[in-house]
Amino acid sequence: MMNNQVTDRLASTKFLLVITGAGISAESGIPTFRGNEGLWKNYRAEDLATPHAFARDPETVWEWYDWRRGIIGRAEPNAGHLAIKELEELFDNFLLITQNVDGLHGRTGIRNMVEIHGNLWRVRCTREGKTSMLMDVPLKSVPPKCECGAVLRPDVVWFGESIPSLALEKAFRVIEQCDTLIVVGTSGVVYPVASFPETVKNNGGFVIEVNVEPTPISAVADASLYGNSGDILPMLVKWLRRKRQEG
Ligand code: BV8
Repeated sequence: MMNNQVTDRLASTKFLLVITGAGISAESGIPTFRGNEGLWKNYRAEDLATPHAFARDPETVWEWYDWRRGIIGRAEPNAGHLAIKELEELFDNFLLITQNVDGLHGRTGIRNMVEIHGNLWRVRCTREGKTSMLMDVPLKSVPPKCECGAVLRPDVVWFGESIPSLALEKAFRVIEQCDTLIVVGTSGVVYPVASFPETVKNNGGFVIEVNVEPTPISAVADASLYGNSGDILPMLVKWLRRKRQEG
């Protein structure tokens, strides 16, 4: 049962912003970061996803990414990813900001997207800075090397690294302009993205949270829809399509 506040708001929304976290990929079989299955039991993302860890032990960091790429390489976008692609089609002004580096949103053909923490299928030369896609699963060598001989790193944003300025500027612009935000599958603990829902709210925007459980975002949200994003998002799309047909 969709709550009227949410459906009325979506029906009158001019600019929709969607923010996703690891939870939207959970139903594709990809472990989340802070769920009890954990991304890699004996390691925390905060311990491995850092420039310090990579400088100290690039092999272990790359083993972790190779393991994740193996899981993600077998995964498919789920109904939640596909529903967000449909939301893009339903709103003239739309942006998806994803914290996920798994590339699953991109595989739905979505266009207006910012991968604010990068993409683990893209690599960057630690000497030249140039990026390229590296799709090998498993990796042929760990760590992988550039033609110039330097070590390649995953082209993702690690803890302690700044978000690329272009991505951040685009995100801040849309946070100012959007009138509704749907925030999906994030525990709301990683900054600066964790601050975005409150900023939208302070700008007079309407915040809808989709999660299986309450998070710090629940206190900010105008409405929290608790359940699997793979169930809730398609329901929202179905309702919106019916509303548009009724005129
Ligand atoms: C920055 C890429 C400026 C890598 C990621 C001390 C020193 C330096 C920085 C800091 C510091 N203290 C704080 C900071 C800031 C730091 C930060 O926020 N730390 C946290 C831990 C407190 N942030 C940064 O460093 C950022 N940069 O601030 O730059 C700066 C620079 C220098 C010094 C100071 C400041 C960069 C952060 C980016 C880190 N990179 N990923 C990689 O993935 O390999 S973060 C990583 O966490 C992923 O991107 C992930 O997406 C993200 C957030 O996690 P979630 O997506 O929310 O996932 P989580 O598992 O937590 O939650 C899943 C949710 O889904 C749950 O709520 C669950 O209930 C729900 N769920 C589960 N199943 C479902 C579901 N919901 C719906 N349906 C389901 N089926």
